[in-house]
Amino acid sequence: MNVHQALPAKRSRALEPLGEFAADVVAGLTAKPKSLPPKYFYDLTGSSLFDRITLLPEYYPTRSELSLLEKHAAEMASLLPAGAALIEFGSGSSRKARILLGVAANIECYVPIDISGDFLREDAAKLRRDLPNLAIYPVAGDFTVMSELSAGIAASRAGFFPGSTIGNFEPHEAASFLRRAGEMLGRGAILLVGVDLAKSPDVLYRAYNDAEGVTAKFNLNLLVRINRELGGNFNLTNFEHHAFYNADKSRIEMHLASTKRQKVRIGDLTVDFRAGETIHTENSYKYSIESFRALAQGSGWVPVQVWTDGLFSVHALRNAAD
Ligand code: AVJ
Repeated sequence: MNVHQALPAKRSRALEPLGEFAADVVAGLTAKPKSLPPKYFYDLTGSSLFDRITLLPEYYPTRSELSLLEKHAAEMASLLPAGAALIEFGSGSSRKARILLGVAANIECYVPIDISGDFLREDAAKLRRDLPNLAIYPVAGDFTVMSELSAGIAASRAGFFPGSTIGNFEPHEAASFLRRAGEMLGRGAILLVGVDLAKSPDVLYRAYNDAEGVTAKFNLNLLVRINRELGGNFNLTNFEHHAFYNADKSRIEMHLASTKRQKVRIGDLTVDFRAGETIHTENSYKYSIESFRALAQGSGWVPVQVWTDGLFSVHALRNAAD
């Protein structure tokens, strides 16, 4: 889910022991143009900031999807096999899954997968309290690279990928994710995917540039995280949140723009920024119902049903891959 193909990374002896995050930061900030994968937004602070974004008047996707789930949960659940394990990719707070779990007696266990381990465990504990009869197996991990689930999880599986997080992938990466999800879920499995729809640039612009500035905080939090975890010295007042709609690519782009010429140190790495130079931090692709169905069909899935309010869509797909 990289916004750019990274060039072979400059090495940083001091940062090497700090693992994947450090390696991706070095690769992204020494690449031309600079970029950072959006999965690193979601430390504990970032996950909470995203939760606040979902409540903003300008950020319609979550409200749209929640009302589609509330209205059509029974239809969606009726597509799931008896005794199914519901696998959720990038669960965050399981607010959406609760709607499905609340009506689907045929779901035997719930498997939330999320990169933010602390947030995931906290949320699973709450869910266990509220749904004591449901088996819950939280998996702390990066679903963008995951290729299999532990064998202990029930054979009949169904997938749930809400929120239009599929929009963070480049279309070719979205296709390979759908293929891998097909392998994880098995032949004939159902996958429910939330997909934000292309629409007027004004509405999209406002959704990523809210008046309260929460999205800006969410974006800048990436620099706070690098300072805290990798010993960076980013001065946040020298960076600005930029989000705009790239109509040619049908995507929202988020960037952090350097307001002046400056040097930033991260461990033993020095990164130069020109005035106005940006770090590309996220793409959020917007589809039409037809273009997403074509992507799914090209990845071994058969469109079964779609629910939409014109702004957002939830697709039910069946795995036809051999
Ligand atoms: C969680 C990836 C679906 O792209 O709309 C919200 C993240 N970024 N505001 C999106 C996000 C800025 C969100 N996804």
